[in-house]
Amino acid sequence: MPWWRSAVFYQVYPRSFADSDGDGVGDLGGLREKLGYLELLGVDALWICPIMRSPMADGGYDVSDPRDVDPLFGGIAALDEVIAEAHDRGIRVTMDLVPNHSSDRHPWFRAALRAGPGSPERARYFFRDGRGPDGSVPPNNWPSIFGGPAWTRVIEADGRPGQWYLHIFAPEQPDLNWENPEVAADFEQTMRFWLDRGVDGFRIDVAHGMAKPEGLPDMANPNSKMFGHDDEDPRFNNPGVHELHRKIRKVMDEYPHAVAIGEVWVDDNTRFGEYVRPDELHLAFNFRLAETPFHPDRIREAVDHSLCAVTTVGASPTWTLSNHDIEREVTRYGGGPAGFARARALILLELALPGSVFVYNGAELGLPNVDDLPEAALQDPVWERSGHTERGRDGCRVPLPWEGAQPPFGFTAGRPWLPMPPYWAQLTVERQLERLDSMLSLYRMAIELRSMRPEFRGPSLEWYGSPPGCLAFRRGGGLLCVLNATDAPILLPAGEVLLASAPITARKLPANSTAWLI
Ligand code: TEU
Repeated sequence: MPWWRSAVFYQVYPRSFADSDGDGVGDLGGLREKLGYLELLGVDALWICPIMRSPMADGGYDVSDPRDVDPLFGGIAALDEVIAEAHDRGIRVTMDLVPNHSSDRHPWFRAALRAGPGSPERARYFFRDGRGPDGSVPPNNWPSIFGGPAWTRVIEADGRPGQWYLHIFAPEQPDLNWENPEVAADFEQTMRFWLDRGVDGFRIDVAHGMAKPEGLPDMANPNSKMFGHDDEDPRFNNPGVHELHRKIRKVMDEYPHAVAIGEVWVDDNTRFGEYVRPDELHLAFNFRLAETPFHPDRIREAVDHSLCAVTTVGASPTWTLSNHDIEREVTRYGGGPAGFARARALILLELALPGSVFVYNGAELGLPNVDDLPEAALQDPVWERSGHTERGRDGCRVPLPWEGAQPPFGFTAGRPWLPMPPYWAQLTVERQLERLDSMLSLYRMAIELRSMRPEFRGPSLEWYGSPPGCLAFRRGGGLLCVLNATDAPILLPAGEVLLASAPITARKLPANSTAWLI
């Protein structure tokens, strides 16, 4: 069985993980220093968010040179060191690639601006004339995910407003035209470049958005589609995307150890499953669990749907509770002690499921979202683009607290790029390593048991009868996972308790908690 089918991946948001040079922004030197910590945590692989050269208009998801590492993160030599040392420690390294768009500072886009309408340079992107008598109306009505129209008008060589270009995200992220063979060829070169340097695979950004519909038709309900999308949205999930993933897979198959994981925001199970057919992506992120409230029936539905979406095509499931775009789970589950307890319960549930699990850095510390960042500190382009109506995603990107009693908690010798709350003194890695009842200790024990015990083996899962408000399933290997989502303790079924997210007395599983039994 390929390693990635049951791996625990740890998502590093490099700006926020650890800073080695005191500029307040995390970097690869910082990541290297903390690899021992990740080995202790027990993760199998890393997913490092974008580290390629970038003007950082969207935290690195605006790439100006896909085949170099940005100096902010320490340059390419720093990545080589991370790869070598991670491999020494038995940790695989996957990195984010961003095929859907480039930076507006990418040499291709600069050339496209200079070259003018109808040029081959513009054909690598989506340049169109505007509508209306003077071309001042955007070519279609699509909004950008970050707010405002998905089109920006350029000034032509004659100094006059001219064509418009498409950007589903920020204006600094022009969409690439994947119908142009140069775009696919360049991406292939990028994949080989990193695979030849020793990376073990890629997380593919916006994997469901790379193909655009013929003629770029208007969307039905543009106002409801800002900041999110559904399956009817013409900006995403166009059938032409599968041919692109087949091309990508052909390259990946030359590197049989490596994995391609797509970011696929598609709800419909059949359409989701299409992305992980045997000749497309190896894995795709399924966000159902991350979108599910703490409710047993909803959780069961999310699990069933996620399994069903992939099993029909013979692929394996993925699970994630959060990432750098999503409110942190402790907060999502209500915040405070109950939110914390529920996040503990859910990580045990998640780690009991068959498939691969993605842990977002800081989740293992139980970090909450920081929803009171001062407005002046906000950096997500969403804040500006929404006309200061949406605060954006910075609240889940606050740097990690490592040690000590006050900010910046060993994250940096300088000033952290986002302020860190003083009360995180309770949540530092140092504090949590000392305590057996900490979130970090729970993650460590759970990940270790999951990888060692035979009870976790096998692809199957069977629901088990359970009282109202509870949830129980048994794995093929014999593990029984019980979640108590009520607000009172329940009696556990027979069996030896392997691990629980809350202390068990008199065989009673407390409210908001999960137990593993064998
Ligand atoms: O996200 C793509 C995506 O669809 C998200 O925009 C999601 O809907 C949004 O973040 C919710 O606020 C990826 C990356 O994960 C994200 O960080 C990037 O900003 C985006 O692509 C553009 O590259």
